[in-house]
Formats: sequence, structure tokens, C-alpha cells
Amino acid sequence: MKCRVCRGPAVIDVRRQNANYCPEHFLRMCRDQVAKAIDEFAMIRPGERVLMTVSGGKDSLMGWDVLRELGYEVDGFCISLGIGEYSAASTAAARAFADERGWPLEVVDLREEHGFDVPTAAHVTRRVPCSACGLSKRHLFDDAARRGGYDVVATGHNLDDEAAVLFGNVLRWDAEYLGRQLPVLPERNGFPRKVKPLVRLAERETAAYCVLRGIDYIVEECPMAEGNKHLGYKAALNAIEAESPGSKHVVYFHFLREASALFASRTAQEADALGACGRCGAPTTGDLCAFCRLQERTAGHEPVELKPRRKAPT
Ligand code: Q46
Ligand code: ZN
Ligand code: ZN
Repeated sequence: MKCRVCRGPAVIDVRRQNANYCPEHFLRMCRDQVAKAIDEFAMIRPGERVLMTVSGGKDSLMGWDVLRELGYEVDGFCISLGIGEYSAASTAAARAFADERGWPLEVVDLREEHGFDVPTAAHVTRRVPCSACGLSKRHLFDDAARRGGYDVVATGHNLDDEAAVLFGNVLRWDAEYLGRQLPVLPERNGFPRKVKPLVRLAERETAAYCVLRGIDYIVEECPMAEGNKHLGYKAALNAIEAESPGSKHVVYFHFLREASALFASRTAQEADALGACGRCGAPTTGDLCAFCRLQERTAGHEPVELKPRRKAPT
């Protein structure tokens, strides 16, 4: 196996590119793909300050590393979700990564600072944990960016994530979500732009990047992923990709080019209807935003013990 670029010994094959790479040229390919995504979708403008949301997993740590390598001014933000050992290990990995490099990282503890955690919110709302978790993350990312004066919030979503979300949205023909499923969401109502600079890289590549760069990331998956259909969609797409390398890239980027604009008007109507939350000022369609309502519902509730119901599909 020879490197596509230098013909030296290769350590990884990237089947959708029909190419093999040595460590140096694999790392360069990853950076180039991130730079290309940023350029193609106008994600970050020169001089803008970026807040990278980090979980301690491979994607977010890789994203932070690459953005800094590309010369952007990027700080980290991590939420301790209260999901038992998993949250403790995630936060520790994010902290260790930031400390080793001397890069600024803000850690917010959901229970200490907002009075609830993800298992308790899931119990109180009787919904899957990812529902309360996702809305809390979105709210706190926006809040951290506003407080810190950041122009852009970057997340570690990769090609596998985006293709799986697209697959799920199409299975339900969810027009509103399809209209919003973009690698860049523009700033609105004083909230920062949201960007996904890793959309041109597969999960296997973000993991390989971390190994080759000596980045210690948390390998364990969240134990509350039960009820999360996303993992099932990923497994289905992996089976397709194994037969036809490049399928994920084609379905996602062709969607962006050919179809996503067809759904945009639905999303625009939603955006017009937004007012400000009476408690925290976040954009919302009601009097209180979903995060503040969740906080009210969980107020004073004893912490609920973590109970994963079944193992997530791999
Ligand atoms: S952390 Fe939160 Fe994920 Fe765990 S509860 Fe679901 S959304 S699976 S990325
Ligand atoms: Zn090479
Ligand atoms: Zn609010």
C-alpha cells in the first residue's frame, strides 16, 4: 500500500477517494478537507472568533486541533451533562486536551449551574434523554457564544453524522428539519453562526487523525443513546458504504446542491415567528424558551440515577 502523494508506505486507505496515505499526507488531506468545507460554505471569515463545542470525543478534539492548525482563533466549550461516568470521562478528556496545549476551555456543569442533569430531565419529561440533552446543548452553546462575544460556534459533526441525520429526515419527510440541515446556519436574532467544518470527513478519518496526532479522546459512547435512532441510521449507511464507497458523500452533498433550497422557505417562516424568552432572552416561539421550561419542570427534583435501558446498536 503506497501513499497517493509521496509513494511512501501508507498507513490508511480512504476507499471513497480510492486512495491510500502515509501519516503526513493523511493529516494534510484532513486539514485540506476542513479548509475546503470552510471555504465552500463561507463558514468562518478572517478575524472572527470561534467557539468549538468539545465533548472529549474524537470529532470535537480533532476539529479544535485542525481549526487552530489552520490559524483560526478558537476556544473550547464543554458541558458536563451529568450522565454518570461517561460525563466525568468526557469532561476530563476535554480538560486534559486543553491543558496540555494551554488553550482556553470553559466547562459548564448542567446540574451545578442550572439545577438539573440529563438523566433527571429525561425522567421528568418521559422522553428519550437525547431530546433534553440536545436542547440543553443548543441553548448553552448559544449562551456561551453570546457571553464570550464569539462570532461562530463550531461543532464536530462529521460526514457520517450528517448523512445519518439526512437519512432520518428523509424517512420522515421532515420538511422543516430538511430546510435547516445545512453545514452553516447563519447568525440571527443576535445569535452566532453555527458551522460544521468536519462535514467532508468520515468518522473513521477523524479517529485516525487523533491516533496519528497523539490526541487522547474518550472512546466510550454515551450510555443514554438508547432510543436514539441516529445510531441505527449510521449502521444502515455503513452497510451501504461498504458496498458502494462514497455513497454517504454523494447523498449528502447532492442533497445540499440539488434539494436543500427546496425546503428553505418552510424554515424561513419558522424563523419569522420567533420572539424572545421572558426569562433568558433566547429566541423562542412561546413566552419561555424550551430550556427555561425544562429548568422549571425539573426544579427541585432529586437527581435520578442513570439507567440505560438497552445497548445502542453499533
Ligand atoms: S450525549 Fe446527549 Fe448524545 Fe448522550 S444523551 Fe443523547 S445527545 S447520546 S451526542
Ligand atoms: Zn505520503
Ligand atoms: Zn429561556
